[in-house]
Amino acid sequence: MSSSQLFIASSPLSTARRKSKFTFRQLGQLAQSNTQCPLRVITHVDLDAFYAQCEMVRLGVPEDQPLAVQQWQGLIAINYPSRKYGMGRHITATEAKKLCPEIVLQHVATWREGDEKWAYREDAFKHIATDKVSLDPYRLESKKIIALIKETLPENLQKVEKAGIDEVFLDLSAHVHSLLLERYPELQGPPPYDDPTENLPRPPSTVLDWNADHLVDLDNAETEEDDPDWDDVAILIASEVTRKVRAAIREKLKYTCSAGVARNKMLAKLGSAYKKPNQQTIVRNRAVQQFLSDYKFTKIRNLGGKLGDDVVAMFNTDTIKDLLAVPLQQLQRLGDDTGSWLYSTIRGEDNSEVNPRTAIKSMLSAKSFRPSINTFEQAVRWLRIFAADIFSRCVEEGVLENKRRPKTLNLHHRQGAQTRSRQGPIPQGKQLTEQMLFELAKNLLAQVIVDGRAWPCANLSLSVGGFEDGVSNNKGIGGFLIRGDEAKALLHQDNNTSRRDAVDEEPLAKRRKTENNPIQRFFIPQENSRGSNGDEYLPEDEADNPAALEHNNSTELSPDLLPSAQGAAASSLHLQSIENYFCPRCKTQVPVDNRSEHEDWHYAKELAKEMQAEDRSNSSTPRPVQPSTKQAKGRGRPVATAPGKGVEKGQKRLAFGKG
Ligand code: TTP
Ligand code: CA
Ligand code: CA
Repeated sequence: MSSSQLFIASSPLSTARRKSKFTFRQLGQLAQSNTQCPLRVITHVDLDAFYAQCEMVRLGVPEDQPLAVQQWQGLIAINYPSRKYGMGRHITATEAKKLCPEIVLQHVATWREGDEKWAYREDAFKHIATDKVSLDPYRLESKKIIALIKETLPENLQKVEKAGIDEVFLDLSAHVHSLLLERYPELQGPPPYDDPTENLPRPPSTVLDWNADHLVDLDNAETEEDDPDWDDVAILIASEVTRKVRAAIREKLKYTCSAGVARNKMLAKLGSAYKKPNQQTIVRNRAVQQFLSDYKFTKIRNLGGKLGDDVVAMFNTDTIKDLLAVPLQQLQRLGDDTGSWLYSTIRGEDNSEVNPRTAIKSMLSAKSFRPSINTFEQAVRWLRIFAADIFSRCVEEGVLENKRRPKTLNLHHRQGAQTRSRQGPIPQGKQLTEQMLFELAKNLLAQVIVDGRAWPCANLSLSVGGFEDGVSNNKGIGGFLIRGDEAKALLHQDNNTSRRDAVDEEPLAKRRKTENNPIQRFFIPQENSRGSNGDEYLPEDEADNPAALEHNNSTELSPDLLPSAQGAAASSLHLQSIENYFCPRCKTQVPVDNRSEHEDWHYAKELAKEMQAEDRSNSSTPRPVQPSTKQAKGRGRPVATAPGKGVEKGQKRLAFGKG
């Protein structure tokens, strides 16, 4: 080819390159945080070894001191200095001491039978039978961190979603849009001919100064010499904002965190975990394929459990790279929607929205007894702890300022295979107190006892539900509607109580059927599962593994009931060992030792589901239709683990404990 030909051939191209590939309309979408906007910028922030850092700051230990947070004999958080000794969450306190004799093992705070308030206790690890874990210290720090993040960002341009006890998503689109216009006045418009489909001018072709700890390498076809476009500039500005947020957390609260910056939540979340601790990873659009191809798809949310296993079995690979070669039609052997969802997910597409959480709807405090308890007095002592626990969480929710308050109290009691529940209204006229909850709970327990055999009792739990905005938040006519709804709720409760008096066989059988069907399990549409006001946090690779799955609603579960990551990890690590129990409910191998804990977990999940159903039917305000729910179904996004707004919402870590 002669040089003149080359010149002619490249001439139209070079004209095109004077324009950006993005349009004025797309820039406008950025200001709206539109989820379809190709310029959008999302950050995921995740605290490093969170509970461990909380304890380090509280105790004032030096930053290089190995420290882990203990719960009974297990470790639930391990700081980075200890990780150098090869410690992971699966080890016991004794093993940790062996690996690193100078490690500080701080037991989590506990409520103790007979005491009024949770406390840090030297001997807590010996008191699994009489103590109950309190996560209050970590919830409080989590709140401070979120408040600080919100303070750091401009009030009218922020979108912050709490995604777990130690992580948030930030949609920085609107903020970045305003910074772009400020720094590049040529973007202020109006577009030529007032036509929003006109392309933007190109950004100045200077080499961008990324200044990031980790800038993911570009895809093969791209080079650093290629001129940047506005998506690169947007993500660069987002990275700068993220750096400021992290610096504020470090400076004001002393915590380090890691962050991922990318065009959507999935990539941002993978980014934050990419390099830890105290680092920031940027995944530019031009680097997405490169970034993803190194991952196993089982690391992606919703693909960690059954669905992921099915994909592996069907296509004989667990890498994204291999799966990229599979045509859409073949992926759709998993089902049309699942196939399409998978197809776009492994290509780095995720349009899920960053959503400021709605307030929680219910709270549950529970304890499994091993050995079982046998007297009313013993049970009452636990009710006192539950009431104190729930009340202190209600206070955090603003119950004292009358911002929000629960309407109903539920008691669940298990004796042998039989579970009985009693529910009653919480009087609305007067100030909610711990004593009030306690007295009401005692009454409910008395009803259970009068009605039949109550001892030995293996499990007891108390929950409050039907949270509503208080008078201070009542708007207009809503305030007048409460009475009628209360009446309805009461009627409903009466029905419920008698129905649930009997052992709840039939619905349970139904649920099992659904749970056992891997694909169906992903498509149970669930409203209001967004909830986790995000305490205990579920890592994404376990997010759809029923053996480690959280309840999918906005109920706060008590950590004592839930299966441990330790248990879950153990079950996969020791798969070969003979000592496994096969759980027919979730088709998972569980170490025999963890069997009762695991069953408790199913039990807790059932309870949470029931509470969710009650929430729904008792709610006095119609739930807003959530656009992305529809979208989720339409695009075949897994919904059971991602109910309502997607799994992000319900994503909760199950803190462990054999309590
Ligand atoms: P993670 O963010 O999963 O882990 P981490 O913060 O300890 O460590 P990393 O630096 O890798 O992010 O969980 C946040 C907290 O949730 C963790 O500090 C303790 C608690 N947690 C449990 O109680 N049990 C668990 O199985 C897991 C995974 C976490
Ligand atoms: Ca973390
Ligand atoms: Ca986390």
